[in-house]
Amino acid sequence: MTRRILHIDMDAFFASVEQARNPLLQGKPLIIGGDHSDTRGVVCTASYEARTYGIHSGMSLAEAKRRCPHALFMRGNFEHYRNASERVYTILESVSPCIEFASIDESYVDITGSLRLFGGENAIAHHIKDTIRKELHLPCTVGIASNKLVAKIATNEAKPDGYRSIENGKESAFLRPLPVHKLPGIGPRTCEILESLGIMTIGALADLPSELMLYTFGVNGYLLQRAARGESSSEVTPFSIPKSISRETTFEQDLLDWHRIEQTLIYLAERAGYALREQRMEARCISLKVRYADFQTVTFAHTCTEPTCIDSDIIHVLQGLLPKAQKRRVRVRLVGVSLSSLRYYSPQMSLFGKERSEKWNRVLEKVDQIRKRHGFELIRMASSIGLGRRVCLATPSLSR
Ligand code: TTP
Ligand code: MG
Repeated sequence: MTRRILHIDMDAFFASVEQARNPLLQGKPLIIGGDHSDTRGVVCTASYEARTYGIHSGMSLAEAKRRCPHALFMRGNFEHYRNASERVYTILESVSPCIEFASIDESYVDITGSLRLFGGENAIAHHIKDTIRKELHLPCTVGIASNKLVAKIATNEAKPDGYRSIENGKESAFLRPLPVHKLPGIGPRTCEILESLGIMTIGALADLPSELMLYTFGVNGYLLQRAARGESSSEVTPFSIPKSISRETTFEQDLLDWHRIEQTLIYLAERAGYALREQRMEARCISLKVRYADFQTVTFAHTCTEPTCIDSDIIHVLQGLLPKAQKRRVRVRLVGVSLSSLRYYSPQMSLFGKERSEKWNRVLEKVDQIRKRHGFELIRMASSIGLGRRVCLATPSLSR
């Protein structure tokens, strides 16, 4: 049976939340990311009024000020955005239990089983849009199609404050005239290559001989072409926020060398911190786990006043907990770190006002980008380098 997938994305989300809270901001070019005195930050988002000046997410605040000196600038409040996001989620839950939370302002909902109950997909789309408008005073855009990919592109095409539904069987016809960069997964580099080959539209991409795609882009070429034809089998997978993120390892030989144990713990903390940031989460509770040679296992936990995703904060807490584990003069078999009390954060937002955190945040963002490209081992804390350039743990997945 063909499914019907609804995609929803809030319009200029952070800026719209601010405009809903303060009517004086409505209809004005509004930029979230930093106030007038901030010179180094970047734009988190801009209201649609500000976008007419060419301002967009990721642009430096300085450039945004140059383009629109009379725009209003705000640092924003992530707590408000998280609350609004949770309330949108509750409204979506009233339509279907099958919801995939894709980002703070974007979700996929499988509405196949709800169509009859609500009297069709148009009724569902309008019900969602109207309820969000009435209860939260926020605009959003909805796209509906037979799969997630086409539903998302439909949303993008209908923005802002719109609704677009693509009938089953019309996916390819809808995509064909669109420029190639509208296909999710086509970055500037791929776009450049395609355009140099004279491939300007998604339709032209769909028509290319498959061998050429495979030759030029490898397996990705095959996937790109499937997408260009409007084909996607990715299902809506309901996502729940993970309870904790842990990294632990068993030593090859039981150890009494606490210096070595600490170095390993620092390495594991860096791995856990990296995983935490990848999920765009931060943790309030940090625990140390130690299993001794006699298999007695202890955990010591610390709850921070403010959640963090910064390696040095996590390591500092663990170093504070270590003396508790050192009280037993027994060899250690396993050591681990667990991060819990997790919540979402915005890399550009949550650390406002804390200069040290801001600095670390910027450094870690760069570090994580390099690790994504070249592997985790390329950059590590000096304090874990004692383990060697390439760490080899008994837990193979952590040695990669
Ligand atoms: P988006 O949905 O990408 O953007 P948007 O909702 O502001 O605008 P649109 O109408 O085009 O959907 O992102 C959602 C929120 O995430 C956005 O309001 C602010 C935040 N965000 C950042 O903090 N940094 C970024 O680089 C991006 C892209 C978004
Ligand atoms: Mg959005």
